[in-house]
Amino acid sequence: TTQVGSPSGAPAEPPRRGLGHVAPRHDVEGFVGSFMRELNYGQGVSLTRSSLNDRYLALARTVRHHLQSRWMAALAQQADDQAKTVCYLSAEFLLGRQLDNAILASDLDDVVEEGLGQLGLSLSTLRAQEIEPGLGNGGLGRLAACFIDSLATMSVPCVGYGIRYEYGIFRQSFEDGWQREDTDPWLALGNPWEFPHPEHAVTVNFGGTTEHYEDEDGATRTRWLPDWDVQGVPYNYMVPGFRNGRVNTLRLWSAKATRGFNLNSFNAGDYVDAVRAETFAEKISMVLYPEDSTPQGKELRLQQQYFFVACSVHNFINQVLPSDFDLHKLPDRVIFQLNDTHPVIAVPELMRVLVDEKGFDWDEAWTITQQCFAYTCHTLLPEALEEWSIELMGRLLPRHLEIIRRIDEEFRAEVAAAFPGDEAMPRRMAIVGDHTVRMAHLATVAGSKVNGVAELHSQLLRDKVLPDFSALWPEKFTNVTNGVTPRRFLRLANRNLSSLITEAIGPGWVTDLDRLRELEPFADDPAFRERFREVKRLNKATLARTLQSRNGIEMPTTGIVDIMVKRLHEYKRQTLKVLHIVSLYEGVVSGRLAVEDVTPRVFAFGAKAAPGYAMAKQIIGLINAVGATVNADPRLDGRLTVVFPPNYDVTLAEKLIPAADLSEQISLAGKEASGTGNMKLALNGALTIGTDDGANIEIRRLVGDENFFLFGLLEPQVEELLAKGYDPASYAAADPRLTSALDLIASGAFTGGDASVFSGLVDNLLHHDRFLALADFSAYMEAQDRVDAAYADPEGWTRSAVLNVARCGFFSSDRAMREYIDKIWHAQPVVTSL
Ligand code: B1N
Repeated sequence: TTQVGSPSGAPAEPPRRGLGHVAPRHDVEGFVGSFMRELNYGQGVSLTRSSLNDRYLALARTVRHHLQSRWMAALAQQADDQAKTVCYLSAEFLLGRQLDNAILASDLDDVVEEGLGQLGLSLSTLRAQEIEPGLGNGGLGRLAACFIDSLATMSVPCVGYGIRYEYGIFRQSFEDGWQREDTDPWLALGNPWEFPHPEHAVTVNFGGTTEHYEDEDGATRTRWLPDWDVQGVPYNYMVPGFRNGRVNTLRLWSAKATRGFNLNSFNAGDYVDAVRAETFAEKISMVLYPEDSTPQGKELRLQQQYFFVACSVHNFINQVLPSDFDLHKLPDRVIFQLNDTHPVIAVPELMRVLVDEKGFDWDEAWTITQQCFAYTCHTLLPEALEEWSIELMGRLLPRHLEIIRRIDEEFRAEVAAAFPGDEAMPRRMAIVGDHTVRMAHLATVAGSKVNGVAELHSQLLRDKVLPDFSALWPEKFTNVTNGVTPRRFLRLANRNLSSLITEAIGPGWVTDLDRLRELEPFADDPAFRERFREVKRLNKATLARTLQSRNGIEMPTTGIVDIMVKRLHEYKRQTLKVLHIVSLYEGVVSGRLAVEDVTPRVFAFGAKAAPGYAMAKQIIGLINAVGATVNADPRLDGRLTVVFPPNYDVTLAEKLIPAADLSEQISLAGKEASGTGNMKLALNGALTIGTDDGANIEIRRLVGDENFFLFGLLEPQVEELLAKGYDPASYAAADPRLTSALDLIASGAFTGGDASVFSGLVDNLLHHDRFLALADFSAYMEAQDRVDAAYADPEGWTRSAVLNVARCGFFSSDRAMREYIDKIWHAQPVVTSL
């Protein structure tokens, strides 16, 4: 990788005097003047002739000024302090909308509200114009966004590195209840939050061969002779801390052809051939892979991975660090955190840079590299551990394959020495084996630390996924339970609850979430509880209005709001939720249940299925079919309502979560690494019905058993049942409610009498049921009865809800970042003097 940025990439002469930047005025008059300038001279329109989009862009740019001057100060300070920087390498950053977060961070709420008011504009209309950058699939991408928010708020230097996908996660719609996917052209109306720097473009090589040569000292060295390349253009985003004057950088790479279109072909009239190279190069950052937990071995995906990490490593070493930096000291200045295996190709890339480009000895380079990386694993599903075929790796990245082979050989020798006589062990632990490169093994060997994302997950990672590695290096393994940012998911998403909390305990909780503990006494205060219920009522009304205007969905605002929002996956068991609904419905229709005994509920779903995941799409079809039937049946007296707004994203999450009474966290024990929606919902005062899985375990321990509805098999019981042979049909036969529910689905009752539509799904449950939904059904129904009983006592329910909020401060991503800093990164905050 070489720097091809033109000479214009070098900084210009430094200013002779001053800071080199000016701070905007922080008052209404200043805001109005600056907004009008952006509208008139930025967008080139008068206020009267401006479109909504013009006004949104002008507002975004006005707000952005308030962050920019701090950004420049932070970067200057950091360079002076030679601080250690956290480089968070992630293929996904699921940011959500930027405007409100930027206003909050720069403390402009009142100024903006009043300034726009003076101009006759409304903030809520303008904020609705923003299209969220959907550059992630789900929890993993959203976690990355929470982490960089926390690091900025804690004044820790961090660069988030990722890909500027031109199309984010697909837009989901429903056609007759079936998922349909469309592209997400999120950049079409302009993006006021990014700063492109084409002058800092980086060349990324692919393909070709390697050759050995002798250097001046007679040492044998290797050089890569690639056969094609692309340019990576950085786009910078500001990551503002909460009112602390700190702004970090998120740097996303966009692929561009090295050479422009072919002028000869163009002149000869062959327009397709003329742009062939451009199309070929630019496809690399064209679209996000819409997969969650089941990566497919796609060549383009490996190209994406190498593309962004090669750009990022190059950028940090050659552009962020001073040009005279002694790379022996690299571990003092950087830690590259690997967000799952997607960026692991950065390991051989750093080795290649150090050995081939900077002339380091292998051993020296390896010592440095091992200190510069740490790896977070986010899954336990074996099919989600990435492997690349040797054939593909050799064809796309021949030099990296050589490097990986050498790392592998030396590692296997180390294992053989540590466990003499055990021949199977080096083979099991190998990085290269069965014609593939095992990226999780490479990450574990190279990383200074390996962590899971919740206590149970970290333990299973040690005991089940990487047991040999944890025997070899027990101290390498650690846990950091995930967290979520309280700024976006409480302060911004739930302004009503935030005000109530602040009134009770002051505003300090926003950056010190443990202080929510001070709310505990208020759980016993009837007046506070009434105000808490009023907050929920308001949030439900807001949600109902949102669903009405967004999708024309009718949502009742009384009864339990029961929410299940997450990617659609069999292990998460949306089917179990559907079986609960179908069973209630069947009970009423068959006369087994009196309708007046059914607790009113709104079942809200949000879920995207990977486009290639047929069973997940079937389940979406089933939820919609059941919903259509249940919602329309007068016999239910409007007591059960299913709402499934399409295209669940961060923006919709911010509306759904604050309205929730009940949080569904019902994965099969041992399968959900952590979950983070579980944390967001509990912090917003929803009670959890959940299995003993992922972070649910820690939530339950903190909020107390009496404020959590636990059900289902424990992880060891799952193992045991599978070992002795699991027969789902026997569970169906043993619970008449389950038999009836499955029969009803199989009969075609939800598909206008067509029994064939869901026969595959029902068969799969009866004969395979890989995630034991039927085994947990009876326990789940019993837990739902406990939910109904608890809800019948509003005071008791509210007390539990308040205690959920009060006791979940632990799940702040600020705490998670503190733990990464202490256990893994050893980085320091840097105080910016403004
Ligand atoms: O990462 C989240 C966890 O809270 C969830 O439990 C976990 O399921 C999620 C391949 C993934 N694990 N693996 C992925 C995403 C995209 C992809 O292409 C795998 N996502 C998770 C945060 O720790």
